[in-house]
Amino acid sequence: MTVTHAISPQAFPLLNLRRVAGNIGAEIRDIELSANVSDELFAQIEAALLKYKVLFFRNQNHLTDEAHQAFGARFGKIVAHPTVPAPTGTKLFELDASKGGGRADSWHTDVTFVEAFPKISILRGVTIPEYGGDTVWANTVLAYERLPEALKRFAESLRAVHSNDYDYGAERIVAEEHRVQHHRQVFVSSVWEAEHPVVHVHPQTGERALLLGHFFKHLVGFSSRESARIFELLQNRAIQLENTVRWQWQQGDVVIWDNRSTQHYAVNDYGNQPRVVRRVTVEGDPAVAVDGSRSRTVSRPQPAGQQVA
Ligand SMILES: O=C(O)CCC(=O)C(=O)O
Ligand SMILES: [Fe+2]
Repeated sequence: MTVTHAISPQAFPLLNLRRVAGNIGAEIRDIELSANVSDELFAQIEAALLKYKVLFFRNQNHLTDEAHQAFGARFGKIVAHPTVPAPTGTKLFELDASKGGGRADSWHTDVTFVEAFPKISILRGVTIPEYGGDTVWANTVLAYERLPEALKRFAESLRAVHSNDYDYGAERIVAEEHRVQHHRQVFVSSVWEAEHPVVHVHPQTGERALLLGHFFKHLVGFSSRESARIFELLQNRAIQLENTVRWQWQQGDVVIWDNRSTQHYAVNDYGNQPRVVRRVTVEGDPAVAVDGSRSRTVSRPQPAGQQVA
């Protein structure tokens, strides 16, 4: 019998690795993350990330904002969020639960409203509530692989527009007014839209993955109602519990995910307890469809100097 996704931890001799769930996610112990990790160790972290899609590291309290960014830069060019201002002097994306945009409580892949959406996100637990506030990741490769053949072919033929101007309240049972305001005034201070294939080919592994999440706006060539129905059909496959891993944070944890093969959801069940996490985001490439076509920009603010009066 062929067992898919059974990856032997012996593939990573330098890593003390423990799988957290059957279909996605591994914890790596006894490592102090820094920009100075050896090339050999870094190569194994990268390889483990491609296999398990999310890696969890406890006890990284030594990481400052600078050290967090410097480690992130080992993966590529780190980029600030296109609309949400970074904490001063950094390119970090901060989620502070006490503030408007601070709860990522709906399924998404990061920043898919830009053509070259991030390849990797590295999140650090700065302030963690006593209980609640777990984050869940889903494996979008497995979601694709488990589709019936006919649905695979159909999904491969689809293209979708993703926008930061999505319906913030649609997925949230409680959409508090100040959060909706923040979404409108800060998150959508400029509109960014990109068209991606619904199934894209991972540039490093060659795996096919569903590319959906809450920035999805509509399918090209379908009505909004049809788009919503088809989205739901495929999105439900992605977020099946068997396809996910759930992480209970401690302060000082670092989680790295491959943004090209996952979606995630920050569970909003900790009330008014403080919760702050900071993310380093690594620039990615436009998605590539099975037929070789690529993502394209639909709308973005004009660069300064090119604005028409
Ligand atoms: O708050 C979290 O745990 C996840 C936040 C999130 O969606 C992100 O950092 O991209
Ligand atoms: Fe996110």
